[in-house]
Amino acid sequence: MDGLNMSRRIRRTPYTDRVEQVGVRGFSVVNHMLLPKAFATSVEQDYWHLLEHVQIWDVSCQRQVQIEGPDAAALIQWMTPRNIGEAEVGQCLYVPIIDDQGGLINDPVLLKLAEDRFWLSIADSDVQLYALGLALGRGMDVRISEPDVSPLAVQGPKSEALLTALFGEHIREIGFFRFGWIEFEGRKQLIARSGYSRQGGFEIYLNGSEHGPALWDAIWNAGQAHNIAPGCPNLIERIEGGLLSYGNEMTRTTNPLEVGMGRYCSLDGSVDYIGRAALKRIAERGVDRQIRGVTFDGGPVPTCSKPWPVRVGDQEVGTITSAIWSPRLGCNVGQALIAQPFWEPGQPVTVQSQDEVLRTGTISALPFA
Ligand code: THG
Repeated sequence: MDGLNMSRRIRRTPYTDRVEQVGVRGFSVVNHMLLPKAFATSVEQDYWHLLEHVQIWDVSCQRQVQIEGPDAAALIQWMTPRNIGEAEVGQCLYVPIIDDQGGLINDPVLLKLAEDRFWLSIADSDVQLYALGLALGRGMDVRISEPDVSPLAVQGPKSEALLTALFGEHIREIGFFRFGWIEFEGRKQLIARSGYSRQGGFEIYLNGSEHGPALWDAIWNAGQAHNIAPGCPNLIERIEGGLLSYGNEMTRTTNPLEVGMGRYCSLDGSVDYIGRAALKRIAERGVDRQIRGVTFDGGPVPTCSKPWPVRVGDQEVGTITSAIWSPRLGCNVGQALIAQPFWEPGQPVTVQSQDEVLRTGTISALPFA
């Protein structure tokens, strides 16, 4: 079964008309909004192109949850174990959002726009409702909304040359996970050096859907000199690069310490947040599974749409959460949650993919070399 029945519940983006014009061949749905998943070329061709050139991605589904007001910083700190007191205006911060048990609600990028105004650039779950519930329950003085902001990513090694040609030399000054501003059609637009790949790039957080087609066209036209192609978050590159995907590697049944986010968790009591006592207990006890890479053979795998058992002998020691064939490594690569003591790189395992093929593999570190 394939294909998706469209309705107005599945929101189009300011760029969907353009994405269709350049031959999109499939979508996923994230935050109730279309995310292009395939174009005329294969995921493998897109992968090689992304490593060498520049791509334009409609990532509008990275919705912004805007929190503003006197208690904005306090509400965000209540939702995340990361100490956001360190953050400066103009900075982006990767912040796990957790519940009272330490379960992961989301893993957004936080943008500090002002001392009392923030965006949470969310992965696939309804953070706006969680924030609203907490704010109402605690009687906090905040306004919470989803503004008309639609990120457009420009990713790949030629992205800086392209955007500098289009918007000016000041683009070069923007540091990793920092943002600045460009002017487009008479309006200031936020541009950050960030994005869901390891190939470098920028994200333009377009404010005002009506400017979407013109922004796409401007980048597309300037990109012709840089061999631009339409693209989307690339599964091969993401898995190799060790970037996590909410709903795949993690859900509320996963905690930040299991998926390598311990470095974003303040446990020394310097900040208080929902789930602090639970996280502290988990840290003291030690987690019994952790995220790892797995390489495995048996030819290209089908899409991983349910957890695949990972075994050592007859014992199930974990599950594959995402996997795909890597043309660069010449084997399948996956991310997996693996139990202690089987999580050491070099550990031999078997993987049972959902086509029932039994494959031999090896645990590896993330990101893949
Ligand atoms: N960009 C923006 N919003 C997003 C994503 C994005 N929202 C959804 C999803 N992606 C959120 N998840 C991630 C996961 C990883 C990273 C960013 C967002 C990421 N991580 C780097 C890492 O893990 O090494 C850098 C983290 C850091 O230095 O703090 O980039 O891509 N706007």
